[in-house]
Amino acid sequence: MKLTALAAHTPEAVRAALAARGWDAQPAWFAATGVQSLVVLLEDVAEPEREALVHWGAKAGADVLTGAGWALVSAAASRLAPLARPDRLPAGLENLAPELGRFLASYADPPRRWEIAGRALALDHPVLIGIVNVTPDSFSDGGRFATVDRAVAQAERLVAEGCELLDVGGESTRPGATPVAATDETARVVPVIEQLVRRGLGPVSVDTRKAAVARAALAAGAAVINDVSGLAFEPDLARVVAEGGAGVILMHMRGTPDTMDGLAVYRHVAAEVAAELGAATARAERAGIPRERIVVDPGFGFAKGAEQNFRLLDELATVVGLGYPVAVGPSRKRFLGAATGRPVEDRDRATAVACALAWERGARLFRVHDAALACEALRLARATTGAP
Ligand code: PMM
Repeated sequence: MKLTALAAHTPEAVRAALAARGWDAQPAWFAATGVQSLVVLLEDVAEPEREALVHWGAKAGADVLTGAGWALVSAAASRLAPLARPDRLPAGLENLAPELGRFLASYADPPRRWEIAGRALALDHPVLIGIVNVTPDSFSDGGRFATVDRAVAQAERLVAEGCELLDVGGESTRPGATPVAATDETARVVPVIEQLVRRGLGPVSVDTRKAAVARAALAAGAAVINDVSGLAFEPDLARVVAEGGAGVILMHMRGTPDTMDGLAVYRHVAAEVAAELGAATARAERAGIPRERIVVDPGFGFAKGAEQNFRLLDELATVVGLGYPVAVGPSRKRFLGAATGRPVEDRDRATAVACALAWERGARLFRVHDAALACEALRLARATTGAP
């Protein structure tokens, strides 16, 4: 007998092995995704549910690790699938079907588009979001583009380098940054948004936590609100997004830029960030924002230390598992310096690598200061791992 170890992290390996042995394309792909191993953590599990799961696991050949109130289930996707079907569900596990069904559906068919005001962005390739900061104190490029002309020049460069969305920010959110009044923030961002839209450099996103700034930005032609507080800072912002028909990026953080560093305490950072982002998406949908307009972002550097950022990057699939498109913003951040020893002005190579690693783990949107290097790294990542 001859043995060949196949790459277990991608269904492509199994698909290719079956196709090479004469299987048709569709059944080969179906079988390849079916044998992929999935791991789900179930919480709030009642005692009879736990017993039913253990019983099912023994019969189905799935690994079930459990403790009081929780179960961790590891099995091939094809073994888990019956648990999501009310007609095939073992007795006692009725509460599992809706959530598992939602997860398996988005696993098999991830979101392909992001609806923003006036158009949709395709997610079959990496989407670069170019940063246009018009703040005098942003941590990496503070003050350099503080006039409209300079912001426009920067935006033109980002678009020429491949950015499909421009994110205009008028308030620095670095730790300890001075808060900015809504009127000042509006006065900074609106003239820039107007110019970008007038010159056809859009679509434009505005990086704000404030409803008043968002309202003015949308009136000026912005198509996306990027809220680093995940609708926690001003809950009214959700209504502005819903009424404006805008797209929204819900980023994870805890507290405010002032308090966030003290709140970086996690027992399992990826699971907790995903749960807190899940709560933010629920807030958004309750306020009337359709799920097709929502993108989530783990918020690298916001209430996370270096080691937590690396764990989160490696376990990004947990955030992807929420079923929304995922954006990441590692650009020039401190954790990249912790690994490379490079100062903030020399972190674009590390940023590009972080983006490629995030793409491979399921991220689709990448917020960057320098698009050229990230674009090159992402082209390589996409050529290697393909698109689902
Ligand atoms: N990071 C910063 C600001 N806004 N928005 C999203 N969605 N994701 C991020 O990671 C993020 C953000 C801080 O970086 P900057 O001061 O260079 O803009």
